Amino acid sequence: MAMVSMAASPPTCVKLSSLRRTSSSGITRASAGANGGALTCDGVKLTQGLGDLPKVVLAAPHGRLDVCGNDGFIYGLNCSEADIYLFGACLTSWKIPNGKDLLFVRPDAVFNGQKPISGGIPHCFPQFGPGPMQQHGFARNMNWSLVDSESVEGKPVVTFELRDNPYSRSMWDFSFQALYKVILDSTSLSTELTVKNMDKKPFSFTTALHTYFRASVTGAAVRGLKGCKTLNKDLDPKNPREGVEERDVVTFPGFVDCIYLNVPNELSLENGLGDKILIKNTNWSDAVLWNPHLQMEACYKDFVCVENAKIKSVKLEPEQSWIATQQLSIA
Ligand code: TA6
Repeated sequence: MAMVSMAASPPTCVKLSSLRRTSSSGITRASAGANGGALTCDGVKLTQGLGDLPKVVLAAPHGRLDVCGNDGFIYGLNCSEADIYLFGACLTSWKIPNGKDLLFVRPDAVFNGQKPISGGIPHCFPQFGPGPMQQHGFARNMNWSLVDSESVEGKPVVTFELRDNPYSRSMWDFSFQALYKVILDSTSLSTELTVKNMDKKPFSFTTALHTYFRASVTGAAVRGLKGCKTLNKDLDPKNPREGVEERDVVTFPGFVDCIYLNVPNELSLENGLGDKILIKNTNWSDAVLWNPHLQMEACYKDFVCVENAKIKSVKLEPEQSWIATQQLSIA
């Protein structure tokens, strides 16, 4: 039976070996706001984050393991860690084993379960925007459910689910299921997004993983985009200018808001802080680079967004699914 653990602040390493689910059918379905509902297994812990919002903490061991304390539990040293809020299924932190957090949460982010969390990896779904509904759609400001948790070859793996409800249907009148699997390894953070049409009629959507990377903006550089068709939104987001990227190395010298179509399956980001991050994907055909420059004077120097995206509509017939993966890893 999984134990309930609701620490006020997450430990630097979570228990890695003490809690095992007995069978997948015995697993608890934990939802935001569920009273005391917690799901744990190796390297996974449901706890409370900022604003008391439910948050899942993942820890993946790296290197030596020790037994510490007299409780017999094994604790990992030099863990990599990831935090995911059920609100928006937003990954807000990815700490690599040296303790550096490669994701960035804006200082103006609010954790009140009302407004989307500004930072980390928010979902844009079912609209990237601009478009008929709120910018970036509703998935980032809805509570997702934690529906599965397991340890695969020592790696914590969790899956979140979002289903339509009256709120989503007020903007987008379709029945759908979105599943978001997150896998943490010692030097990588992988996700798999599956969108399934549960309706009796077809629907279309656009989507993105709006990843905020911690960076020193003057030193940040993205490689892999040369030759890609661009839709530059810097002057008028509603009427982007078409072009072709000619640079081997794309930097952020000022305001940047640009869509890249049909990008390769691998990009790289040097964050200007000494880290090189490989951004691999399957089926996220497009990418977006964004830095608000002086529009966000308080923080623009500290992050860049490099987003895997699906800018052209994906159309799904009833019962059809669309799946896309993203892997961030340290080079
Ligand atoms: O992804 C780039 C972008 O769509 C920009 O056009 C800008 O509007 C930005 O996202 C806003 O991001 P936020 O996280 O503040 O919703």
